[in-house]
Amino acid sequence: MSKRKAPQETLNEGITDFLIELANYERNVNRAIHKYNAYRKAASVIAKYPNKIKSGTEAKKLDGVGAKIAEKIDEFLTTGKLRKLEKIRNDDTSSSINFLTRVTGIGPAAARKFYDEGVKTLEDLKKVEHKLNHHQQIGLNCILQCFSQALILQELEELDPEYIGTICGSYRRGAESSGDIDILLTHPDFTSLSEKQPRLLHSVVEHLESVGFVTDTLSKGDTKFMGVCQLQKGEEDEKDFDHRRIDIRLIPKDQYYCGVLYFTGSDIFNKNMRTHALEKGFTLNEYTIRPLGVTGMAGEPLLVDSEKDIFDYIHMKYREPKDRSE
Ligand code: DCP
Ligand code: MG
Ligand code: MN
Repeated sequence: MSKRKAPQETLNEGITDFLIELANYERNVNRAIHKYNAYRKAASVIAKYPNKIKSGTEAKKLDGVGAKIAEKIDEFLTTGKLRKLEKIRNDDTSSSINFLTRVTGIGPAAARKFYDEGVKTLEDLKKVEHKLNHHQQIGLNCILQCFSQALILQELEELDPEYIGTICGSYRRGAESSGDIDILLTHPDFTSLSEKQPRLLHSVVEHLESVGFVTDTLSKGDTKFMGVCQLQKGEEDEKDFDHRRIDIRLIPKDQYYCGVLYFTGSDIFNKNMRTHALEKGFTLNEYTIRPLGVTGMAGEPLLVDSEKDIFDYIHMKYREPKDRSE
């Protein structure tokens, strides 16, 4: 059976999407909270409507959909777009303010203030980092980290779409800033029963070097690379780089999720989880989870296809990485 979304989620998605985009525009840019609420309400009513809407008139019968929204629905249904939204998207003020409000800690009012002071882009924000409050700095850091995460995963995908990569460590737990970047890597060709495949690690390192992300090598083995990478902070020509330690580990596919769990940490969380595992009769380490027999001997590694599998084996409620500080 193919998995299908519940019909109400997709039937009128085009309409609900544009209503939500308009709602955000009203709140973030115009700070018109009534209009924001009106669009949100219409979107929510339409999302629950069980039929595919064919006209504004049909939509107008719903509670919360007025004449103006009905008109927009008609325009959207006949032309496939909305002039108002096109204009908003092309408008420098709106798109800048919308971007700024996406940084956690920056609300519509702060976004407008930054905008009026000439702070419009990520580059601008980085320059006034000292002016940001604590919460906003976390938001900015988060965006920078997301960029490097996106870069690494994109490069992996380009190299070979079968790679699986996860950035672990404190970074994955959502820490404000991480000491280093811990990347775990696997590939279906590499399991604990197959031969060593150092090429799988080395080609990733070479690729990340060639795009200028990895800058130095401290050590390079068959399964573990230790080096330095750079996160670009300033503008292209200013060469203001933030250098970080980076570790990349290549892990056999069947041991990957035990590795991801272990290297996500924290170390205290790992210790507590191992203790819990022992109480339930399992021994857990960075490679495997194995049942303990009556004599205390560890059995064969259990099959693990996700981090959640490991929690399930030891009857522990799944914890998101951000909730794994202890
Ligand atoms: N780890 C562990 N026990 C250790 C060392 C590491 O369980 N003695 C695990 C948990 C860590 C993870 O490996 O979260 C990565 O190790 P790091 O030293 O990189 O630690 P963090 O990424 O958590 O913190 P930092 O921001 O300092 O890098
Ligand atoms: Mg780390
Ligand atoms: Mn590390």
